[in-house]
Amino acid sequence: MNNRRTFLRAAGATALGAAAVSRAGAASLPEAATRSSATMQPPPPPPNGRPYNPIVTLNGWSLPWRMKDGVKEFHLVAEPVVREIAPGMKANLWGYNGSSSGPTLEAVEGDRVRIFVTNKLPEVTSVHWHGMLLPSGMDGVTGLTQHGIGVGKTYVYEFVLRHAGTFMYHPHADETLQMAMGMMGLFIVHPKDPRQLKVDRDFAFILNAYDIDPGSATPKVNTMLDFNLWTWNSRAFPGIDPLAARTGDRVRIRIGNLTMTNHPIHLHGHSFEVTGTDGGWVPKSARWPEVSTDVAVGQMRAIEFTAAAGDWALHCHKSHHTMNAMGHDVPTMLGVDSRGVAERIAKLVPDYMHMGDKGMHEMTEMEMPLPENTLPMMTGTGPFGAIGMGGMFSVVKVRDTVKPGDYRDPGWYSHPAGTLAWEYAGDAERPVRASAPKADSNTLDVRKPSGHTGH
Ligand SMILES: [Cu+2]
Repeated sequence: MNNRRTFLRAAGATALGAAAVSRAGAASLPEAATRSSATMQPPPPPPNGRPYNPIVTLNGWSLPWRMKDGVKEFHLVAEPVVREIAPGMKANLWGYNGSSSGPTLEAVEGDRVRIFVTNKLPEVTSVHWHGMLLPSGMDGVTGLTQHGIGVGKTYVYEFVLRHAGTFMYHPHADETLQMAMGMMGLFIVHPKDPRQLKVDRDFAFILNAYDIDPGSATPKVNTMLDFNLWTWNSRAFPGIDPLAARTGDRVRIRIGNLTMTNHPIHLHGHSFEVTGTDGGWVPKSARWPEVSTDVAVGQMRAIEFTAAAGDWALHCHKSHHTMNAMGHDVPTMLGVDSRGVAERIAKLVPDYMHMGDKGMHEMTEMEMPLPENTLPMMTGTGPFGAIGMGGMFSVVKVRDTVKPGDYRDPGWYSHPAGTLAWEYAGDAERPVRASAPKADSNTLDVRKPSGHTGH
């Protein structure tokens, strides 16, 4: 009964409900571009429509559109995908158009967009346009504003973009499962005047998290807080792209949080301002300088700074969020002589790992035997050896020589003479110290092993 004529009539109406597309109507679907590579796509300039300064999605890409009678038509396909979380580990996730996170949608304030969503999942889904001002019937809440998009069906969402800013999309259907499986993406609305809010580099990523047992590949979907992979766009360090910039560039980084906890995002070597929040842009007079900004659950933040030469860590400041899967449940072994114990236990429990008695850095330099398909807890190699990081960590690499529009990894920073910490080789002097009570027989040097559910 939903024939081609009624579809076309519906598509031409100003207030189109989220309507199922008929088989005949599906013949006019825009091409669904797909991409499974996790390498960063250079920002594509808009081929038509209003001009804008394109976004750079870390380890991601922007979805091409088709311009039809002045409407930007996108085609999202919800489907199972395989995502490389970092070299050495792949995960079975759900996403859009071959990737998780899904592709970034880019459009301009005032644009009318028509977004076709095809469901290739084994259950119903929907898409909620997180943060957008739109007609209630386009809000994508299954049961409340629409039927779920049935398996194999396509729905159409159509609305005018009323304000510029950083937005996200995700399902509002079986969302604990569907978001735990990686269904989410960014939706960037650029200002009408491309000179407004112009920066030299505009990066974006989504904070997400997975609970994938070492040796397996599919997330546990009922985990509430105790995730073991903390990711940006479903990538963990050292799999996260560096953010390359030229010295003096005005740099914006947009961050959206679709995990179950907050993430204080911290940048070294700069002070920045939060210039954008969930509701839009922050007036200049209301900004204040920061080095960390907390991105709460469901929030988006845009930060801006003037790039200073160097290699600068950018990371979540919850230290457990800069480590990967292996080793999360190890007891504290500081000061405990456990020589030989680990080796003997490892024979019985193949993925057993213990904390070293002098701390855990030694683990970053050891070749630990790992079960297949997982990531060491702390990893990455820099010019001075093991970086000992995982999870939500990357490096802002600022150089005098990076060319405008070049986002390739410029390699490691060469520090100007006299600006690098060095090892002191002179005589040790007696340092000033606070007086502390001495350890005695009542001092415990072992702590009870415990989990880490309180992230
Ligand atoms: Cu965090």
